[in-house]
Amino acid sequence: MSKSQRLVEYLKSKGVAAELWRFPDRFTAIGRMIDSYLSGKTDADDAAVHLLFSANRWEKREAMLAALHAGQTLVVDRYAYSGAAFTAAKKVPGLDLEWCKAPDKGLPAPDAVIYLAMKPEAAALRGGYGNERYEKEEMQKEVARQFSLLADDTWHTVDAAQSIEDVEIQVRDIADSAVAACSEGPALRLLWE
Ligand code: 2DT
Repeated sequence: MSKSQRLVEYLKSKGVAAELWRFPDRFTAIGRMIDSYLSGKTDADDAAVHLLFSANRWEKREAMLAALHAGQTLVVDRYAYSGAAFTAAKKVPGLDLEWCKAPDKGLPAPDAVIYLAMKPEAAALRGGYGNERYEKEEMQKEVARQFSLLADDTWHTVDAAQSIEDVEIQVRDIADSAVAACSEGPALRLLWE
């Protein structure tokens, strides 16, 4: 079970209505194009791919809002922060971090971002990288650097090199605080506005 799914199960066990979401959602028409790109079956222009990832979130916006307004807590495995960090890490002229953030402006903003930090060398040692396009140590190093530029007031870094138990305790704590803060009813914020 993924860490995100484990967090959902934990929240549910505490009586919090929670759902797991994940991006990219590879099962929509746009998601299938993204999947084909990530697996290396197709090539595509970096800007166009970036906009597909963003469109893949926009096409889910209404459903996300409906779930949020129905009182669900959404645990989202990757979101616009991954979108901005991964494309900016490619260092394509013109596609700087601000350009990368722009298409996602106005999506529902997360109440807490939990960043599981692990040195790319340690990740390589632990499980190795898979075969997808971005699963290379050099790329991951630059992605980590871009993520560090995205840290905002919702951001929480958890050291993922710790034991699974310790990581989980910290993740649960952050989620508990975010859920408690939301129950006081803050208006939904929009991303990067
Ligand atoms: P996983 O399915 O293993 O998480 O890999 N990505 C993700 C982007 O480049 N842009 C995005 O907007 C998102 C959500 C990160 C998915 C890969 O796709 C990258 C890793």
